[in-house]
Amino acid sequence: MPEQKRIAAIHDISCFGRCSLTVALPIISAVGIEVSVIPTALLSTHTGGIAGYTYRDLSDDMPAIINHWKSLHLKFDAIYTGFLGSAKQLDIVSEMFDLFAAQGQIIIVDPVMADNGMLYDNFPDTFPQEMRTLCQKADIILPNITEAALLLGEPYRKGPYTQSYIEQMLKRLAALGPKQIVMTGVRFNEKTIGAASYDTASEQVDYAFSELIEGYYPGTGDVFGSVLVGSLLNGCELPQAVRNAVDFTAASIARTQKAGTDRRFGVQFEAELPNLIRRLGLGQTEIPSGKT
Ligand code: PXL
Repeated sequence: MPEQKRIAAIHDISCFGRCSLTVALPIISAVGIEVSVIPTALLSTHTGGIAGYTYRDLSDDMPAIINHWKSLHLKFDAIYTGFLGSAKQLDIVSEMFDLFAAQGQIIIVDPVMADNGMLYDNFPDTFPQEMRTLCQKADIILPNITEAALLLGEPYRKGPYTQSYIEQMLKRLAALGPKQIVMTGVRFNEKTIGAASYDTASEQVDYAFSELIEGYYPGTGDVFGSVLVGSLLNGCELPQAVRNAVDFTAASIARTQKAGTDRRFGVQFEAELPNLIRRLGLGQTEIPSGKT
């Protein structure tokens, strides 16, 4: 029987609004992966259009958690980072990558910092450069188009895009160091939107699209990233993992739009979990357990 896999998920806890850890935990656990967490901050809600949120920085707790884990000789099959609140946190996470590097885990960095051409309001203008340094240590990065432009130090362009624009961006991002790039928010026309992936080993670019639903849905980057990570750890190749993530995210958005709930409350991903479990072939088989 295969051993149960374990990841470390390093994101904030936004107590309300379905993003970061309240998304990563249920999705990745549902596909049979043990999720250990390092919360980077505690917020009453996410910052995407909800006024008056509280924010407690947890930077001082992070090294203590990491050092305790190291003393316990814990091993991780992957480290998956999302919202990191400051340059100090980028340094702490970068040191953690070094501390656990000998274990050969996959490092997935989602450079959460911007969308729709705008840096999130809690980040200084120097943050993208510092995030680029962290991305250089990753195996896989998951920027949206805005984050990709910021990482490359160039202005954001609104879509639709040409294939050559997307592919040169992917290749320049790969030149920073990651072996695989997955870029979201890719659109070649007014009707569809999706993700592009580039694998430096095969030099292959792949795309996955779904029907475009207009409007900003906070937290969908975290839904996408969590499905991608869960799929990869279940043995999917990158293009299939991207396909799963696009389909799951699009279905969750469509369900939310149909229900007509407040978009700021996050997408209704919960009812899509059984479909993901089936797609990964986990429905009929026992989820691996055993030594961890
Ligand atoms: O989903 C990205 C995200 C994560 N964490 C916090 C956020 C956002 C996006 O707005 O505000 C706190």
